[in-house]
Amino acid sequence: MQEANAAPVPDAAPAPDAAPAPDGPPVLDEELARNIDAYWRAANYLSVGQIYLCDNPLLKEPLAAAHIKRMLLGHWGTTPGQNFIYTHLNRVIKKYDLNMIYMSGPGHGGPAVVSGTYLEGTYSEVYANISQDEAGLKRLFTQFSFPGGIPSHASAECPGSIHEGGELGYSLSHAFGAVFDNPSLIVACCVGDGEAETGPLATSWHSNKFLNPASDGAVLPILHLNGFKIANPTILARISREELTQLLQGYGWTPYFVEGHEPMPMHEAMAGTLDTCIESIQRIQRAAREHASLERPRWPMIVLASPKGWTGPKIVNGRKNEGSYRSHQVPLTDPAQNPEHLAQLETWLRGYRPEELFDARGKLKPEIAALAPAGERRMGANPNANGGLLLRDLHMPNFGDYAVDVPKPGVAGIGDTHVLGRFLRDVLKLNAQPRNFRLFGPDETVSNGLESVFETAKRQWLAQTTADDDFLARSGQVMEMLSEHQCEGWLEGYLLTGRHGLFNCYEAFIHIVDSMFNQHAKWLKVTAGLAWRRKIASLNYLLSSHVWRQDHNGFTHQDPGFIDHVVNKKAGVVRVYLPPDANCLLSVMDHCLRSRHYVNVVIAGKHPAPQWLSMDAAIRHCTEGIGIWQWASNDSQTDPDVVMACCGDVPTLETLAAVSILRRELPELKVRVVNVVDLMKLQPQSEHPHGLSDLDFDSIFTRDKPVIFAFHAYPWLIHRLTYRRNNHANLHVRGYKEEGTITTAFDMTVLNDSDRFHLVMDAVNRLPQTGSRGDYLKQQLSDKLIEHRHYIERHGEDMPEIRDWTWS
Ligand SMILES: Cc1ncc(C[n+]2csc(CCOP(=O)(O)OP(=O)(O)O)c2C)c(N)n1
Repeated sequence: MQEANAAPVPDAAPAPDAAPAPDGPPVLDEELARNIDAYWRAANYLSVGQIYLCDNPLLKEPLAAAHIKRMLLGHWGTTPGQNFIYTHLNRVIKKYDLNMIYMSGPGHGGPAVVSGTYLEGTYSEVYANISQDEAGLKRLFTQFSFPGGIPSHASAECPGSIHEGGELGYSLSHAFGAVFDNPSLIVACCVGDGEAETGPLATSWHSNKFLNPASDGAVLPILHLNGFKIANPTILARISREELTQLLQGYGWTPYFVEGHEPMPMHEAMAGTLDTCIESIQRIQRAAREHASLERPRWPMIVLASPKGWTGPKIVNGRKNEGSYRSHQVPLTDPAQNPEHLAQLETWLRGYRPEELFDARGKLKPEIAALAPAGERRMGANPNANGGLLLRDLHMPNFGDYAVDVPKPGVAGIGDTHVLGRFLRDVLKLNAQPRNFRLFGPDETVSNGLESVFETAKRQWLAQTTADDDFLARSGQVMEMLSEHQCEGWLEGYLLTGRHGLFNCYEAFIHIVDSMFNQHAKWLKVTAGLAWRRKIASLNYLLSSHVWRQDHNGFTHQDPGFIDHVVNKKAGVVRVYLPPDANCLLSVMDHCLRSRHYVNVVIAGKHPAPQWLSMDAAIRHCTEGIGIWQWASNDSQTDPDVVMACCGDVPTLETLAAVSILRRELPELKVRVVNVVDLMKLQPQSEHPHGLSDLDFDSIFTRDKPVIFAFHAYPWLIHRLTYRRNNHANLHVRGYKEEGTITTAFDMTVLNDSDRFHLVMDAVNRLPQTGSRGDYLKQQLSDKLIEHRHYIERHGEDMPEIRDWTWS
């Protein structure tokens, strides 16, 4: 490991900035350097204390086994480097009066963010019992990674955190999302060198092509090159500095290296480099804001190359620890049982000289504490890290103004998302000035039928453009990069800092962010229980180009399983809507955009499809979330013989077509039609706040009549949601069962036994009273299915009676 060195790396294209020359005047005077080092030592001391101690927090007594926690859980390796960063950020925030928050990519370094926010005072303001004294220190140490205490990551419980970092890869995209439309904010984002190997992180360097220096804030990435992951070296640490430099420059950044292990030279190097980076950011922003510079900036970033487990034990059990992957978690694994480990731990802790840092009562000494900024400039108290504080309602147009005229059920529609696009266009227009609503998508906004939004909004794009490009602009409200991870991460960062948004995506490929959705849903669940965290706008998904109408892309594009995944999450935060037509879609989306602290999944079609409900009826139906469609039923005077239920636009069409056959061919049958918009209505009330009571469920689905349920997605989900209901034994569900290819729209339903003919046969099979007439009807429909197959194979399109079918 070298002595500290801060220098811009050799650059093929000249870098706009130069780090301070190593032989120039020092950035830090002696006293400041001493206090910075003391602050860092204090943070390191608190971090080790959190990992190990439950008593004797100021080491007033010799360390004994009784002072050690029984279960040692946490990650030391990344922590001292993050403490170093946090400490130095405090200095630049004060020096330049910055509006800055910190994002911990390797969020497993939870002790660092807890220590940082404790030392600056915010932690004790939020949690009064974790006070700035010996008793508070003891509680701070004990609660970490302890039952009833706090998690070991940069979790929601930690003030200042909007990125738990448990699942690695999303820090930079969260950071960029946070600064879009947030011109005064700088996010200092620590990226783990292991994290940097993940796909999402690797592509997120490109976010700089989407950042407008005039109207957005800035991200300062700090690549933490500590060389190791859990058990391996990192790739970026084992390529030459030249190769790493070229990689980062190739991504459009100007990297500055801060490298070494001797604390005092490292403080000087980090301070000088941070000054250089902040001044560079300010210069870029001034050029864009005051001089209308149109150049795409090469933003600065830092590569901090410091030992993993810096300042920790050098050797443990005869093997290298500091500067090795072995420092990743708890370096001394057994101090309560092993006297050698206990002695090493005491030496380690006393090496930070706590008596110089804290007064006798356990409070950080004032000359050291003075390094931290004050009030909301403290990173733990910055309202951007508690976005609900900044959240303002959207200006919403009246969604009824976009209604499709439905004088009678079954009129032709243009494609539901196309109608929604006009509404979203005006949501974008009305909120262009507050700049607090953006639409995100992986290059599919037009493909998903939302082309109308480009009548008012542009795609933000700072890379090169040609005269032939469409709707690209340096500043815009539509964010399109062909990475579902980036769209998701940007949107989450945008929401977490108090704004609103919508993610539109092909239904099949939203699975790419299954795990990111998981993390966000967990975040919402936990933060909903923290009174000091304000609610944020919901994460809204519009999934289109869905399974049933991917006729031209085929099997790869057919997967409706995201909702199976979503409903696993805590009922309090997830909502799933399948509006059957455009007016219902408008009503649902209006509701979702106004809602708070949920994940709303809305699935809608983009192809021309029949419209069923007038706007008034749609509002009623969507408010109830489920209902009997009396206009399609004939059982109002008596009990039904069969319930024909549907959920999703295509299943609704096929169900109504099936009902028309049943009513024509077996007119004595009493048929009830039920449509489900809000999927969660099916769950018991005890499981989901939207769930129907058993009484209401029985009134809709009956206690004993056959229910033929046509569902948009995999059929087993309906069974999963309803298995406790009275009539579950009579519930027969049709849905997507993994049959698909390039074929006609109707054939997709046939391949999955979800078409009108199969639905009728399903009903007849469960209605013995239809007798011989039922048998003949089934034969007729079986013949029809063969006729269908021959017809589409000859003509390449559906039979006229299918294409031209309308409800009458
Ligand atoms: C997506 C994901 N995969 C795997 C892990 C398990 N994991 C936790 S920490 C870690 C190593 C991280 O290395 P790095 O980002 O360099 O962090 P640091 O060395 O600073 O701890 C791994 C693989 C994870 N948290 N997230």
